[in-house]
Amino acid sequence: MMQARRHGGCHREDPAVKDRDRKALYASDATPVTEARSFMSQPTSQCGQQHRYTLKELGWTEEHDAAFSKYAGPYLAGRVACRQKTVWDVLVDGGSVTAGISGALRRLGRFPAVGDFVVLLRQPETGTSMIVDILSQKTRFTRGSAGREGTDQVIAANIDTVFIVTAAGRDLNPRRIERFLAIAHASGAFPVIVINKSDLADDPTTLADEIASASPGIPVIPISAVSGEGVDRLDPYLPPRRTVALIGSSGVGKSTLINRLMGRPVQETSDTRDYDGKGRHTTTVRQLFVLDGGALMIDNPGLREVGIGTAFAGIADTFPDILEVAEGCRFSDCRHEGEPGCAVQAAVAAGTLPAARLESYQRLVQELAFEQAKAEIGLVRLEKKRWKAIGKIQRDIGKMKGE
Ligand SMILES: Nc1nc2c(ncn2[C@@H]2O[C@H](COP(=O)(O)OP(=O)(O)O)[C@@H](O)[C@H]2O)c(=O)[nH]1
Ligand SMILES: [Mg+2]
Ligand SMILES: [Zn+2]
Repeated sequence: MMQARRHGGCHREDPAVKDRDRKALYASDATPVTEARSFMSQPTSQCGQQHRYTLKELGWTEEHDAAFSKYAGPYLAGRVACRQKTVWDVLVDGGSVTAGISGALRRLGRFPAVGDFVVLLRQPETGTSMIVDILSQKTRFTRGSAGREGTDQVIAANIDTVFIVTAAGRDLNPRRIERFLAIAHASGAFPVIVINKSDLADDPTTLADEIASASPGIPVIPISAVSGEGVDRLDPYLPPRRTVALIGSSGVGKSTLINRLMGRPVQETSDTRDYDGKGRHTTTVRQLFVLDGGALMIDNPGLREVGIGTAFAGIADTFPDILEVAEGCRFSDCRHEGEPGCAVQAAVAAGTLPAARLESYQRLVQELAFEQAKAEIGLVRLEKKRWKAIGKIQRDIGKMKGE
């Protein structure tokens, strides 16, 4: 286990800095060394920063107290900051623990995700600890199709707010934002759209207005993570103990934003990160940070692994305008593709609903239907398989052409 950690911690930083921080933390610690604290001070964690936060500051609530009350004895509660294959870094009261999971959880296919609140059991004979339970999740980002539960599907849990980060310029694409919105809504978290790199835009306000029209009711906030411009407008969404995840394409500036909000470089950005020579990114960056204001922030909880199929549940919240008009359609299962008595088509004809909006909706529905059909035949568990499936479909189409 230690081996695995050394070879690829979730987080890389200058070891000297890390050592110094750790020393500072424990050297200045005047409180009596309890048993728990002494085992926590083992220099195990590569992922969660050393810290002094209480469980409550990490987002623990009275509901968690109630769920945890059945545990007595050598149990400890914590919050998962990072997962590295079969090893988890868990933030506990005043420190971090690196742990595996119990055989029972493994057999059930219940693997803790970043953001999970977990129960740890200390194993005095080995000096290690083991995750034995996962407390019930308030929200979750899942990998596969909606409805499949209990297996290794949850990527991030207990996220209250999602910052959908996009950047002025090439990345700014309303279609992509709609996909992210549907995924965010499906998770149960509250979305906020952040348009980064506004320093590169001639007119950030107009940009924000355009995006706002594709996301009714969702805050749209232009910022520059590099200059700091507009970043304070995120404050209302960052109160103490609120868990906020950053999602968005690679390169839009998520890590730069975390570094700005933390006031120091805690995440590697694309200027600093390591590649393995084949151009692949070699570190898994998946962490929970506590901001100065007390909010908890998760950088990029593996969104590429999130199946778009999971977004079905969020589509109604992504297109509330269309769903509202659709209540007037004659058929309850109207697809708004020319059925008689279609109120949506009527609204487009009358100019009260933009045609582009309906197109977006239909495109996403089609995409989700395709994903779901694939999920049902078991093809979409991993992105690799997904591409294989698409390749096969393309080959099949090619064959049909040839005949
Ligand atoms: N001009 C400009 N560049 C930025 C801004 N934020 C980030 N970048 C740059 O965009 C690149 C990608 O940033 P990074 O934080 O690694 O993106 P991530 O992949 O979303 O985490 C880096 O070169 C950053 O310096 C910004 O507000 N303005
Ligand atoms: Mg990043
Ligand atoms: Zn209709």
